Amino acid sequence: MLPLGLGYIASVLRKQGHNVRILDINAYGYAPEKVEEIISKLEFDVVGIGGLSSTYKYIKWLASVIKKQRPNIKIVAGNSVATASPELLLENSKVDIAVIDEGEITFSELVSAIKEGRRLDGVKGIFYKEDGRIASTQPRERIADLDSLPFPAWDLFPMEIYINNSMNSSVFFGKRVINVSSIRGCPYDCTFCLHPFGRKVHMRSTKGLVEEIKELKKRYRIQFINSSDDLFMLNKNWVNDFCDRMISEDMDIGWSVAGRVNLVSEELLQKMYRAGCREISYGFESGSQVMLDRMKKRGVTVELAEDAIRMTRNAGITVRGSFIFGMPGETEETIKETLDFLKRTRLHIWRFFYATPYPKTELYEIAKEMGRLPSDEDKYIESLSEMRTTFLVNLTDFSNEELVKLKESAELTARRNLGLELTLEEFIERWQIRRLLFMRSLRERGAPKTVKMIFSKVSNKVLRPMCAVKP
Ligand code: B12
Repeated sequence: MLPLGLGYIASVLRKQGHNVRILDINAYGYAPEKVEEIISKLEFDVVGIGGLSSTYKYIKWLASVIKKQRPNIKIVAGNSVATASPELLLENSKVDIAVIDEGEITFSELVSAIKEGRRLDGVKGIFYKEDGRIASTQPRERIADLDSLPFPAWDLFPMEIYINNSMNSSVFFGKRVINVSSIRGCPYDCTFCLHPFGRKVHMRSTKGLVEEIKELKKRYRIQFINSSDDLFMLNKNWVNDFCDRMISEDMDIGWSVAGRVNLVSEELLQKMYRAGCREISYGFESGSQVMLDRMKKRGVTVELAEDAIRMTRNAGITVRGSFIFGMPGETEETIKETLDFLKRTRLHIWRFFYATPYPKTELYEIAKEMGRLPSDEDKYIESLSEMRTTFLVNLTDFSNEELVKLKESAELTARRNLGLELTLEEFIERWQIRRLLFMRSLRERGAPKTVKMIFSKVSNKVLRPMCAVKP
């Protein structure tokens, strides 16, 4: 996906007259040697790196490569990895400065300070290395008027890569898709969540948002928009207003957002459908009220979750759900409640994620108190790069083997429960994932371009019409 944070930062810097180049290593899937080679050929005065905590290990490596080649260049890191673990990152890597939370103003002030050789203590919102120790400055005030920001600097990014990355949902598969951000901040306190923008919510104007979508449509022929927001549906009036604009401007564009089960209503969902909404992702997390309460899913009940699924489907919108498996307090009983929930709601698109304590979250502190976090914090944060493939910390009373087995068998049961209802929709989802993996393996094995093209063409020919007849 388009890294929007970097997009905004690049746009602000450019507006101030700086030359900016973006290297999206993730998008290109560059191997380490290639990255080293590219860096050796680039000219720059300051480098900024962004990533989630799952990129901690990689950023350590990347910073060391840059420092080796250009010892005098300042390396600045931002995004969740810097916000959540600034001191750890500075202590254990060649990164010089960590930017906390929103980066636009802080990074542009930093660049000016570095350029003019000023001290960094006047730049709010950073941790930095100074005389062999780590110093920090006052927190930066949040950007209250998000409309004051320019649109992301799309032209600096490999847009076609993101636009054609529509594999992960049958709802927009084959469409030209891109992500936008509209809201910053979240007032809820879920224990597993990081609050990169704090509790106070700032929203863009719906006018500005629709203008951005229009621009994306005009410049890149975008057909589908994904919201990159924690909580797009926080304010009903705002969502309503956004829908009115999308309808009155006859935008004819699909979109998907993250919802919250206590914030939806039949009327709003139907309006959203009319305005182009085709998919809502809900973090259901569990089918057990006890677990929901322990996770501090404020205002959320199992009944509300069921209502939300029913209402969303009635409105014609696809429901996507995610669940967290193995939170503290998880028992065979609570797992059964989650499976019963899936069975009752006949949810087709869902995923179980292992509970993972991320730094600077309440769950992290809970895991620490339980004595479950490894004592070497640096190694632990490094291991977050593996969070998708295995569980990293066992927060339950099950043994590790039991936990893995329970998750696998829960996934199997959930699928069996659907039986013949494994609809076309799910079939397509799986097909796409296989297709993606196959394409990747072709690439890795250096298959000739023509083979890749033929496979891509054929699978597109088969899949596209199937998506069109989706129920
Ligand atoms: C969209 C999204 C995704 C997308 C795309 C992520 C992406 N490419 O950015 C997808 C679906 C892929 C995703 C996946 C995951 N996500 Co996610 N995601 C988000 C979400 C909802 C919005 C991110 C966003 O676009 N924000 C809008 C832009 C404008 O803000 P931004 O990216 O944060 O950028 C600002 C600052 O961070 C900073 N900044 C950013 N880059 C840089 C660079 C420099 C140099 C500087 C100085 C500053 C800077 O300035 C920017 C502008 O103010 C956030 C929640 C949130 N509130 O941030 C979670 C969030 C980032 N995700 C999170 C998690 C945990 C995950 C997963 C691990 C979940 C999972 N179980 O699989 C995966 C990991 C993926 C991976 N490969 O590592 C956590 C991160 C926790 C952490 N400590 O890292 C968050 C914060 C959710 C939460 N509330 O806990 N995610």
